[in-house]
Amino acid sequence: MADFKGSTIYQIYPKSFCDSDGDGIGDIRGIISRLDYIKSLGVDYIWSTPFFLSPQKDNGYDVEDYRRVNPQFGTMEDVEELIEKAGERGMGLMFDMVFNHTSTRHEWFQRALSGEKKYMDYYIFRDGDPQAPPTNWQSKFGGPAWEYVPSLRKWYLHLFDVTQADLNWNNPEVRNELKDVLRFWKEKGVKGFRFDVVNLISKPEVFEDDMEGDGRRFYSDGPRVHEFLKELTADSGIGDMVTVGEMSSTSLEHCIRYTDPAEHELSMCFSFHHLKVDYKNGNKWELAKPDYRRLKELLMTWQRKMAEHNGWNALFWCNHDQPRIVSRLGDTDRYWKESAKMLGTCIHLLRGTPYIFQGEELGMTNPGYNKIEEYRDVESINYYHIMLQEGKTEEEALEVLRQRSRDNGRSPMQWNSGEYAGFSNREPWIGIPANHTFINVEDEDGDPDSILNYYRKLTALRKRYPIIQEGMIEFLYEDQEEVFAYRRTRNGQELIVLNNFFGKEVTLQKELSHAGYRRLIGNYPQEDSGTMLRTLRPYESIAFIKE
Ligand code: TEU
Repeated sequence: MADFKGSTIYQIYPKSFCDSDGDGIGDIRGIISRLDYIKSLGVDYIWSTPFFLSPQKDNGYDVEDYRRVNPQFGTMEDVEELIEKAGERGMGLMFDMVFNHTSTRHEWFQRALSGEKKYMDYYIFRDGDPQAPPTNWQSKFGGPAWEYVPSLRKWYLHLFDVTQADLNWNNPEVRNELKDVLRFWKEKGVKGFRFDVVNLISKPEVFEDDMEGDGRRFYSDGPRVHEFLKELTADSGIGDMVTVGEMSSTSLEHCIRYTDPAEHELSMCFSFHHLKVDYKNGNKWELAKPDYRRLKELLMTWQRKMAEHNGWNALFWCNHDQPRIVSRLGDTDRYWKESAKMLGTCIHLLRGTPYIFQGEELGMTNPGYNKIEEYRDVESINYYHIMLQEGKTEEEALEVLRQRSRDNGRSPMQWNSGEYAGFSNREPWIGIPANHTFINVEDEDGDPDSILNYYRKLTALRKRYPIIQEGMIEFLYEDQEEVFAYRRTRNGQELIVLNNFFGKEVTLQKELSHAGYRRLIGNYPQEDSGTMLRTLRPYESIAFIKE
């Protein structure tokens, strides 16, 4: 196994990272031009979201050809150069495999549409009344999960956009095709893979209506998913590479199985329960205040159980589908810097492999788009209309998008304070937040107190202190809502981490003695306050080590 446990992984959304050719869209050469910057973060792997040939209905998660590069992003030579130049700097590339579905423009689907039996069996087609879909399942992007094809007189399943047709993993030929794709990229020198919604690949034998929900209970962590993952890993020879599965509406029990090394499935997985603590009744499109107790409970349970059963967590707050964490759990007006650093400390010193999503290391915020015309994401646009139909006013629906849209994580990377934030030399495909004038790489790079330099310290600590990756974990102040605190232990070493989730000073339920410990990192200037800690300042984060 690759040393994924001691690694930090940087996520790039190429469309929004760096535009080298002035078309307003980020590209592969843009990434190459920024490799030294990425290296300076102290990360080991770079996960890039898809840049494969695609009509871009879902920004590349609708793949037309897994072996070709979308011309918008560059050429195969560019991708090879990226792999090579990252390698020279000691960083491995992880590519994003969207294997639950393909674009309907994929050759397989096109041949299915023309009635070729072989390829019809690559997808999930069902007979049925043109007026009534086979089941009442809903697409994750809104509307029914089935689309009718009059020429075939059949429906096909699409759990996401209508242009993203679900593959039929029960067909061994499909599984073999996908293994070939992995071999292809492995031969090019890719060091790992991220598997998109990979716990949705196994659909039930019989399709039935869901009277309680949108259908997800029938296919999330579906009947043959573990078998499929074992086979995929073994047959494509990726067992020694770093792999992460994105798990949608999963369970702890399944994530233990996905990541227990004895199972030979994946290195680690992303789960999302901790990022739903501000949904009202589990509904992303209804705003609620974050439930910090629930957040703590989830983080603690997943940490404890994964450790007990030999599982491994991917640790993350942000990605290209999530609003910016500092806008969500921090305070961008009064405590922007403190809260961004606290949130970083909170997960980087836990057991698992931390991910940094481009711009998170700068404390980038939600862009605050004000008009529906500023949104690009298919999910946001669909749900905007659904919200209006359901009776919300335009202003209410926009407020929900300002907080919940996936575009919040997709605004261009802020490189400098210039007109287009150093991302491009022309108007980019999606708007740049006004705050790039002070939240940007150039300004933060030279400022020892910046969020950027704080993140660099966090990645360096993980390298220097094995206790961070390997130490046992127990939790402190479990009943105190405002405080998320833990103790790591290893070979007589101890690490104590305290985080104040709130924008006010809190008094610890019981004062903490740190006699014999040394302060390792913190987001406030060090105070000489003896060996007892009684209070935490707003969003304060502090870690002590005893060696
Ligand atoms: O996302 C899977 C997914 O279900 C969620 O992140 C989803 O976007 C959100 O919960 C809806 O509220 C993955 C990719 O990360 C995403 O960008 C793709 O759109 C999606 O799969 C389909 O490939």
